[in-house]
Amino acid sequence: MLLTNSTQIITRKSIQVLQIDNALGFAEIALFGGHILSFTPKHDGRERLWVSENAIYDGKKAIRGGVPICWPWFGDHKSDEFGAHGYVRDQAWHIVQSQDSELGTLVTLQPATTQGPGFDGQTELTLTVLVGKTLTIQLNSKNIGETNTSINCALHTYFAVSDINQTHLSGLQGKYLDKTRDFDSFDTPSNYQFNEETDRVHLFKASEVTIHDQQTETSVLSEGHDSIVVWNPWQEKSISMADMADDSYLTMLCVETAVTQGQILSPGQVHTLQQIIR
Ligand code: TA6
Repeated sequence: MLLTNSTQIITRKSIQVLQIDNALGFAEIALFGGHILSFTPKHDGRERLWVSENAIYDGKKAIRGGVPICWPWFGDHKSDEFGAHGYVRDQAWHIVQSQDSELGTLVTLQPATTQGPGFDGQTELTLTVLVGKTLTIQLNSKNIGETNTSINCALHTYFAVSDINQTHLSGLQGKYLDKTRDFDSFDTPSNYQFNEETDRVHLFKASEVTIHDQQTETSVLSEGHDSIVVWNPWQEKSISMADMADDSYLTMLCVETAVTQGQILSPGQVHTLQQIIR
């Protein structure tokens, strides 16, 4: 079924939002973009995600915050002709099915189409979201064509933090590519703090990254990825972005479960990118 006893659809400005409210957790998913906007486990009542106070809900531009779905490319398109992060975050999605269980509420969604300028693959794309004590997000890409195709993708999750200046990460190691320094390679700092614009593609396939806020810890568990992307725009970029407040950078941090190095899909093959938020 499309809706269960734990789900309802509300309208927020120009978009429809699926609300999931069960004994274990509360979440919201915008049908525009298949875009998770909120996740609050009932056991501690703490919202895990961040959405900009200046987010635009016009059903045209990707909502700033939550979990944008980047697919079938991540970052800038190789030809520079097309927008960053692919085109499915800017289009209508629909509910395929929802079901309640003792683990929570499982919702399956798909975009209106996986075809678009800049990608010639024949694929099926499915997002499944399990709202329980934790939030399990799976992005499943299936090659339904007769030849190999290649994708990049990311669960571009914006996490809420109380103060970026008092926040640090653990769980990352090895080299990262620094977008703010021409994608040069650097070593991951052992004491991972933030004091400037941070835009890093970590090539270490960390299975668990922990966000240490002043009083809380949020675990980000990843599978099916080849990278973890860490982003904070800092003050200058925050000021320049219409859908961010000038001080937005202080209370958000992106830790993204991503494929950035190319995932080949042979005919019939399914790739699953998974992020669990605890
Ligand atoms: O994931 C980090 C990043 O690629 C940054 O370079 C920044 O562009 C961010 O994504 C947000 O991109 P967007 O297209 O949503 O403004």
